[in-house]
Amino acid sequence: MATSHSERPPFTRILVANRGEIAVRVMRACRELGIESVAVYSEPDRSALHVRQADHAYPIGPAAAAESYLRIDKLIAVALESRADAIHPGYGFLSERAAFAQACADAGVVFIGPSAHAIAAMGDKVEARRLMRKAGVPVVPGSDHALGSDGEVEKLASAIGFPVMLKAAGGGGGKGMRLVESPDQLKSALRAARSEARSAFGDDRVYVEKAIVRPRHIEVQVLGDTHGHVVHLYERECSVQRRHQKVIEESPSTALDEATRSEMGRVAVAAAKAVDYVGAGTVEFLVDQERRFHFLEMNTRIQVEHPITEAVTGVDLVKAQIEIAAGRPLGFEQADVVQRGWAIECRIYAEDPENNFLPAPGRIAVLRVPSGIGIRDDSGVYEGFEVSTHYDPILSKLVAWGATRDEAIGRMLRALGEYVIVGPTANVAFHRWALRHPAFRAGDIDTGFIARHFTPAALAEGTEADLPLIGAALAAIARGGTAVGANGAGPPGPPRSRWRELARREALRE
Ligand code: MV4
Repeated sequence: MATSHSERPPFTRILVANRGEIAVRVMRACRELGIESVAVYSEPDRSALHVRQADHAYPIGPAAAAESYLRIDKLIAVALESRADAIHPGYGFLSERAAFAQACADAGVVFIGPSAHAIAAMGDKVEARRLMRKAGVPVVPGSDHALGSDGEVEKLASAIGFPVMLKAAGGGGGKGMRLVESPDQLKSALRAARSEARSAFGDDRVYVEKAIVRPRHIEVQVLGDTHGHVVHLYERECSVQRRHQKVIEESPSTALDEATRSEMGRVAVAAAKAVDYVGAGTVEFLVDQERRFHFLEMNTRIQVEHPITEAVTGVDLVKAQIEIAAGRPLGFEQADVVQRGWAIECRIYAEDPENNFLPAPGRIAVLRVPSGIGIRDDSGVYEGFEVSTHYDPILSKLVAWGATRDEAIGRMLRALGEYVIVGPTANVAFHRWALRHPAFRAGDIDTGFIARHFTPAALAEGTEADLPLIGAALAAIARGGTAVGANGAGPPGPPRSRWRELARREALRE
């Protein structure tokens, strides 16, 4: 997807229907392409980073997302008022609402993403399984329709064999999901799954799958254009997560051999083609302990963890989304996409790992962001910004690239050591713990990694007091700010370096 200077920008003005780091990411792509960007913001986001990054900005309502970032009518009105020719939805919010894609089309504004039809087909998990099976994609053994009576469920479950998973047809992400180990638990689990599914998705249809034990979550990035070309950009390993919230991702995955990797890529392309997929999408697989993979869901949006794919393949996925939406053909073929080196992403959240990962918002008194060779930090915040409780607590995504996995991990640990945030508590020390864990080092991870290995006490081990960080906290207090919950992440390396010694003396002088 090479954009030469003589080419006209694909659009004149793009409205970014999102906030935080992903809105900033999209606006950066716009700037590089010569496209103006339009921000929308809720009341507490008046001075947010994405508003400062944009060429134009419009208020869309109060803090509650339901009254601002989720208001299709307001977003379309701003698009028309600002004369934007396209809308980028980012991730979350309206990014996977078929009704939003349709509303854009109806208003004559290009939705940067797949068709409303593809979004709806993949959003209905029973329909998605049916389509995938038809396309020859391996799906987890289970029901081919939403479940009826308790009796039917019992019959199906015993045919599949316990343990089974009950899942909501109306949406993914673990909501409405229940693991059922034996027949006697089935009735009450079914009731619970239905009720949770109804309140989460307004749809109490439930289906059943064989439960895969200690699975790995591995997903494949795909890109499809409007000319019928679909390529994959290899895999991302996303097994290190907590309560269905991903925390660390890497690419490639340590779990795949070359044969499995290329088969998974081929299958992901077939999955996308089955719904005439246009844009950037992700095909999620569960990989069992015998390295068999099964289709789980398809995400019809750009994902949080897309930068690790960018680091390893060199493809700018957001630029690709925009150029595809403008009708341009993919400028490369499958054979042009190669995995080079290794990339890891650590999601930096304003949360407290020592206190059950409770969200820890607040004003950012001091922020020192890592940089240097192989490091990328996609941030949605700045020093002085107030991190609010209204939205996802993600502060930034720290990405390290290296020629090998070891080099990427080493760079990430070095960068985490440079990260200073005073104000909100951040999970920096948690990442340092995870990246040093022997199981992580060995690539021995699955979706139970954190639950199995993590205790708050583990954070103290190997983390000596971080002198530059304490220095920064003291400096913040001296400047009249507040220094709440220094995160205690210490850089690797000798504890008494000249730099740290100087930082300590300087802090004490203040
Ligand atoms: C499963 C599973 C085991 N067997 N399905 C969780 C989120 C949703 N998208 C699907 N999920 C799972 N589905 C079967 N048949 C285990 C999980 C699962 C999981 C999947 C991906 C990443 C993290 C997870 C954590 C717990 C359970």
